[in-house]
Amino acid sequence: MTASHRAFMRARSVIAGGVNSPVRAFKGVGGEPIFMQRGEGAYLFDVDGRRYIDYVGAWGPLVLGHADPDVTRAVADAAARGLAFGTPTEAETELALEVRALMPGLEKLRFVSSGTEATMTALRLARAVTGRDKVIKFEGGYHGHPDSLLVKAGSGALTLGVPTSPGVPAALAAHTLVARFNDPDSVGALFDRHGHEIAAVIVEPVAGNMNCVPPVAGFHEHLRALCDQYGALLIFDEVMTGFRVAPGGAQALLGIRPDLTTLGKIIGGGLPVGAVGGPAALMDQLLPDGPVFQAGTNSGNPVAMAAGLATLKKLKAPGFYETLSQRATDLTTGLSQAAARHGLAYATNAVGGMFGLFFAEGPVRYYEDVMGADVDRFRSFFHGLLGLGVYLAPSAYEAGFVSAAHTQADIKATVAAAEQVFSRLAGP
Ligand code: KE4
Repeated sequence: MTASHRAFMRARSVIAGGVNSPVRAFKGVGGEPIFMQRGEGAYLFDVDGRRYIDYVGAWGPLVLGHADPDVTRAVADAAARGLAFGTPTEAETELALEVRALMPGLEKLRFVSSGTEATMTALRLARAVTGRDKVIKFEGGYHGHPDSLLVKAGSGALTLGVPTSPGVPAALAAHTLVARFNDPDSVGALFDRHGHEIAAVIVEPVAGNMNCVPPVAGFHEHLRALCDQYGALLIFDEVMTGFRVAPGGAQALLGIRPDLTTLGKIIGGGLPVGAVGGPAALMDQLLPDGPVFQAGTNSGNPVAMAAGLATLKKLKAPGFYETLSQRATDLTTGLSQAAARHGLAYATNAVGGMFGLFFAEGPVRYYEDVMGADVDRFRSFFHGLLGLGVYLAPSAYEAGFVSAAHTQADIKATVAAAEQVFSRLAGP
């Protein structure tokens, strides 16, 4: 019996499902979750002492890798001055200025403690300033778990088969309209029918919660034009793509200026930080200057601010994103070539430091392409790699991530391990 199994049994006795976030539970791949006890650079170490090359990176935040010395030092220094004050601190201003320097569309922002709080706030703000109730999201899109957004959601909701969660009042879900990602006509049809009732369109500019699916050319331009035509706000949920696909996020890569942007993950450098930002005219509608309520005990926590600031400063190093993107494309190219050598239907996507792997002919551009992929094969692939010391996200519906700590040798070792698994999957 492994230490991980013992740890899981003990956790299950006191924590719902033994995990504090459902996608960690391995329900999407079968088996029991692995309990980790240490991270170092590109590697995770479990409670049984096994090492893994990590492609989850705590679900996106660790773009520098685990335990980056500059980040951990900044956290230790901040913690030594006190963990929380419940007052404004200059650390919050410093991080806000650093974010705005990278994402100039965020003239002002408000820090919160999770991506969920960020999207919840963005939605409330959009509804308040437009006086409208309806919101458009996309099937397979995941924006955390505000009630209004747990309709045909992705990530853990998709992995565990509850894309529309029980407990969300039908009266509320009725205000959530669902379109098809990468299909502008599906959005136009909703605007044709509900146009002036729609407060906002919220979209992951690169879908990362129905695995990784990039936008097709013109998709976001179309969303921008429809929102302008009907007076709805365009919300880019960049919790995952922010500082992941480019220094200025997907909005910089795409050249699209959303009305509101939500951030999380990397902005906290591994500690709990989210943010919502946009033009001052919108953001000043939030209390205390405006009437829209929003608050949080842990918002702007100075230790978390220090982690985020130390992280963002390192992203500005020359060539940072070129190397990060190269690692992701070297990985997906190597895996595709290995799968092809074994005659397996296999497709990949990669944008910046995030990627997607599918047992499907490809290309994977739409939700139904993702749902048509062979999940059983993914499960076998996941466990085969796990046994060879490679840790992928335990779900066919999650994106993967590389970090600045992943070396070319790590990528080559991963492809070599995958070659062994592909060989087994292809059979004699
Ligand atoms: P959090 O509340 O989990 O910090 O952020 C919610 C969220 C919002 N928007 C996007 C685009 C997101 O990807 C997320 C969270 N992502 C998932 C993984 N795909 C977090 C992992 C988990 O739920 O345990």
